[in-house]
Amino acid sequence: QFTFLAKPKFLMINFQCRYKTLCKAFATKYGKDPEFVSRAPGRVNLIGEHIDYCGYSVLPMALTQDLSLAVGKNTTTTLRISNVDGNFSEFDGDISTFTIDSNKPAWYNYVLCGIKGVTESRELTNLTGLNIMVDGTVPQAAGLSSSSALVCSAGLATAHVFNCNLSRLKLADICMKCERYIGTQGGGMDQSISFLAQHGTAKLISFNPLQATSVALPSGSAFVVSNSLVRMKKADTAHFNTRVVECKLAAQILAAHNSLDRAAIKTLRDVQQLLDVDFDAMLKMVDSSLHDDPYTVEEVAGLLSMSVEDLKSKVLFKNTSEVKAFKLKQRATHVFAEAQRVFQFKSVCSETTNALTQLGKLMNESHESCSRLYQCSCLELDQLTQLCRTSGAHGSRLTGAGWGGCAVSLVPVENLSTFIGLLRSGYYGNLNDEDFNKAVFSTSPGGGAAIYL
Ligand code: NG1
Ligand code: MG
Repeated sequence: QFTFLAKPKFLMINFQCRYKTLCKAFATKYGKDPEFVSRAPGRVNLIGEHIDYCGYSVLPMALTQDLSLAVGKNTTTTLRISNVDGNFSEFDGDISTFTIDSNKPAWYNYVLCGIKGVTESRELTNLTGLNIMVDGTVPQAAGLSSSSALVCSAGLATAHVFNCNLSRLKLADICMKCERYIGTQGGGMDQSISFLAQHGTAKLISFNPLQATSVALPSGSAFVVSNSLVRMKKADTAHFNTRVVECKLAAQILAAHNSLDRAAIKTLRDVQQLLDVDFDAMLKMVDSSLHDDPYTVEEVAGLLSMSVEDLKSKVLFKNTSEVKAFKLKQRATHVFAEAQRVFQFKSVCSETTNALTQLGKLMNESHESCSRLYQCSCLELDQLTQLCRTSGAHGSRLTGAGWGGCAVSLVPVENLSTFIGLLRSGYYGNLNDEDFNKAVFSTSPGGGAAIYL
């Protein structure tokens, strides 16, 4: 079922104004009006960091900020991509034969991923060229998933313009796979929430099979996003893929340790499912069977009965083949404990008494684990989350991949303005009003991807 057409009543005033500007930019650039606009939202992950690619459920909500594409067919086979922000370079290439160069990070690569993902999965041929104008309101390199919003918006636009009948679940699946053309081995949280979000509710996103369950957030609280202003471009470093590899290796070594069929194991969750034990048992096992010191490449190869060459070529990714040490115990401990916290967070949401304090505690534990065990925080995020806690938040944690980007804090509504004031003086002293309002904002769950005619 193609259920993407948004009803005109959802077109709010500021939306209309922004889309007028977008459509005007399109017309100026391409000499005619666009046929439609597709939009896909960014997200803030409330809890469950770096566990989606281990197979575990996560708990994000969509932002109201999005990536919007004005789109029209042209009479050639050329794909043209432009951005309303003139600081962004343009793309011009053949729509059927373009390639995505993962060695050269370019913003439009994410648009190309979405187009390629949909056209390849539907095996579309003889494609008509497209003109595309992009406008984004999701802060970039901030852990709020502007990249996936761009992939999803492009994927949805492609499905719409070429009349593919794809469900939200199928599009989420296509987009989570095709974003990997960029070179990062991410999980599926961002694309899933972008398609499966519903206005007013956070979602528990589960994988294998992909599923989204609504989670009503307790009243009396607000989630506030605050940007550390440290930019982290995931595709430009090996940090992210190194964590993905460490989790894979930990899964393989735990499998070997338990004499499981290693061929059947891709993720840490596979190990838990085959053993059929709870999180506490997995945490105990990690504690007793993995050592604290980092594992060397040689040791890992030995444990997995592989040559170092095979390990490098078959298990490690392109930009992780030179990594020398793997902190398997610390990473696996984070993953099982964080996965457990996601389910605790969800069940606390439906409890009435004392819910906010407990949610805050889980968020603080999550941050501590990200910082200490997963080492995906940074000095500024540690300081910012601490400032959030002392400024009245029940809890605060980094959100998204980390190493920079944003924190998310749970704040009692009655403390909201004091909280924001304390953040401003404590962290954002030299920002003007406009920049400050972009860096710190209170969120409520937005809706999923849509097409506007
Ligand atoms: P961001 O914050 O967009 O870099 C990444 C991954 C997620 C998830 C989080 C960490 C992609 C597209 N996104 O998000 O799947 O693993 O990090 O929880 O790879
Ligand atoms: Mg991203």
